[in-house]
Amino acid sequence: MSNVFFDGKNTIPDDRPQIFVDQAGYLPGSRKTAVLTFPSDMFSIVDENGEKHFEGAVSHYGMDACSGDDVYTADFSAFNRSGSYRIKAGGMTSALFRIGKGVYNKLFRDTTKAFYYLRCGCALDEKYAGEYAHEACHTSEATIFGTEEKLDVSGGWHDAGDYGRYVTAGACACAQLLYAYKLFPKAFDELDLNIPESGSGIPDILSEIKYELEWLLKMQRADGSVYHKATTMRHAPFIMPEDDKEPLYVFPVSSMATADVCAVCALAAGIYRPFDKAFSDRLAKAAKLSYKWLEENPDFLGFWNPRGCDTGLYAETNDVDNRYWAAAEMFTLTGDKRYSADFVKMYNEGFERDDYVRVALGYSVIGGLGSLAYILCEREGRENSIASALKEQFSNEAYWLRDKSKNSGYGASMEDWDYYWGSNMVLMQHAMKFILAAMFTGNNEFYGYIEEQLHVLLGRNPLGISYVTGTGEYRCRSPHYRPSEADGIEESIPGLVIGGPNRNLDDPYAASLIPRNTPPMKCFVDHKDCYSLNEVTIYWNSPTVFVLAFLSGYGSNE
Ligand code: 9MR
Ligand code: 9MR
Ligand code: ZN
Repeated sequence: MSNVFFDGKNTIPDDRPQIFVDQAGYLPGSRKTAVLTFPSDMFSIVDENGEKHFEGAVSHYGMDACSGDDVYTADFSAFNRSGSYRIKAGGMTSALFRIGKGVYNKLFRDTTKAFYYLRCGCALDEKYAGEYAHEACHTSEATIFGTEEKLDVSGGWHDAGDYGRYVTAGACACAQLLYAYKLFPKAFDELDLNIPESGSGIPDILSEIKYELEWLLKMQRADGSVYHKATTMRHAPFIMPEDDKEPLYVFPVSSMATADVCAVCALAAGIYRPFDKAFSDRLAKAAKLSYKWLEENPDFLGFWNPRGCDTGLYAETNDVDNRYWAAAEMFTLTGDKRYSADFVKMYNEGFERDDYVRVALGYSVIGGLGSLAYILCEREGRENSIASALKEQFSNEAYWLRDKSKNSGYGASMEDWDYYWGSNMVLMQHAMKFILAAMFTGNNEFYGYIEEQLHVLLGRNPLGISYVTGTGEYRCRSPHYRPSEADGIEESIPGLVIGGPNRNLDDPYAASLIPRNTPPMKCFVDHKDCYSLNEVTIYWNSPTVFVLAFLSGYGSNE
């Protein structure tokens, strides 16, 4: 099938149906709406044979600020029968969608399996990768930048559409996946990813995360500090990873990388202990070593690319949030009160100017993971008043996001300025925040907003596009992901979460295609050269996996 999104000029065709649905589907007991951009009195739901199953009235929502659309809502919450359907109204027919308990199962597996396809340093065997199999890549030793020294840093996941491997990004993605497992372990019990480690007795998700953790450990120096990234000097052209033979470098240490590795190793040490004591011990030892370095090096050590290097920066302006997270995880792991004291001090003094840091879930601002760790920590000496205050902050955040969602014709908990590079990460992190707030407060109201965000990701948006490869009739097909161009296979690997609309149009091709005054939610085209819209990353997939892990349990309770 030809690329339905493209007419050769890389624009989304105007004749797509203006009835927007979640193209993965809806859970039976949940609120279910489609969005229309034209008036109609009634809508109907038909099955694949055209047989009508439901009829309802369309209501007028009004102007939606982030899309510039005058929108209408078709609410079919009352219709719960499992099956595959389309919505019809005003002579238009929507994309196919399903209703059922398992509607997100494939998506959950795809978005989790995606990490396997991003593995670096090993061959992807046909048995596990099918047609996407390829040879081992980036296996040569790296030069420690500025020295003659060589280091084996093979392994880990490619970050994104490029082949770089970046520590803070990797730690963030691992941590979000680890928390998904820690909070919703049952969701992963039956999740067979068909990876080389499947059947080993360890949940597949933990085997996959271990692949990245092993790499993070290689990036740690003997003194506990951690190199910021391992990349070539410049981004490769659109070739397969095994054809990228440019010399690899390990770039200087940063305090963010060190603190994030400390935190994620401490978190992981607790989670792997029942499955793999030796690995858990290694992680705990590494975490302690990095913490010691942080104590001895209290000043911020940021990162900037040395001359001649143009790969990802992941620069940050301070590291208090990273250290705050590390202290919380170290306290949870060891119960040692000195870590708790550090945490409390940073809680009190660290974020004077910006409270928001305490609920931010990464990759860049990551204090929220520290707060989460402290809230969940059962160690003696944890200050309950602080844990309660943090829960309340998550709850306040969720109320604020709820109001944003209500103020959106598409149900997105987003405002204009949320649509920056990687806006789908923002969307999925908002869904994570609804989950956390619901768990911490027991306020059931938040549950509904979790799915609302997922619906936006999966097609109930002003472009009617599913932002996950492999899901939906109208889906992204041309990600800025080097193998999907270079492998000659028409369809990209499934389960990659696309960055999404970005009103700043940060790459030249997007800026040339999209007029400057375009409403934020429409600042998107499905073209491989638009890397500020259309790339993929591990930390856009990880919050999505978290959300889907939650919903798989939620759905099965129905
Ligand atoms: O492919 C790169 C992508 O992963 C990055 O997000 C992006 C911004 O750093 O850069 C992309 O690489 C481009 C490079 O920066 C400039 N030449 C064109 C490359 C894309 O083909
Ligand atoms: O995801 C990052 C985004 O928040 C930044 O605005 C952007 C520009 O600095 O960089 C993004 O990260 C890219 C990284 O630098 C290299 N690998 C691909 C990442 C996603 O585009
Ligand atoms: Zn590689």
